[in-house]
Amino acid sequence: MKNKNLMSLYTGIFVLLFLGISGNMQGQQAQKQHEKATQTHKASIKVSTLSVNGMYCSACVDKVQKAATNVKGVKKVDVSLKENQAEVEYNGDEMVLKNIVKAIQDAGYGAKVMPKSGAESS
Ligand SMILES: [Cu+2]
Repeated sequence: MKNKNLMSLYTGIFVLLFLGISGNMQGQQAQKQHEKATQTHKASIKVSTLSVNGMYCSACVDKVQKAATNVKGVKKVDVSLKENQAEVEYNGDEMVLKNIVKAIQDAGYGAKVMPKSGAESS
């Protein structure tokens, strides 16, 4: 009869251990999901090309560069005077793209989002 008590004691310890371990596993899983979510967030960065009209010298390029860079959510701006284009890297929010176009227009230049390459016919 003492044996049975001992058994239930062991069972109790096992249950406690199991609960402790599974609780810990849930914590790790949550941690993994968080890392995944963070990665998805980083991966949402997008690059778009804008056509920019009205740039004639490097001062114009600077103005467009500054105007676009100052928009919240913009990561990187690369303005080409030769190609009349600005390549922008932003957080993936379409509003940011609209704000960039507006900022460049406010700076006195024409700007519009170009269709993604690949959509062009050769
Ligand atoms: Cu100029």
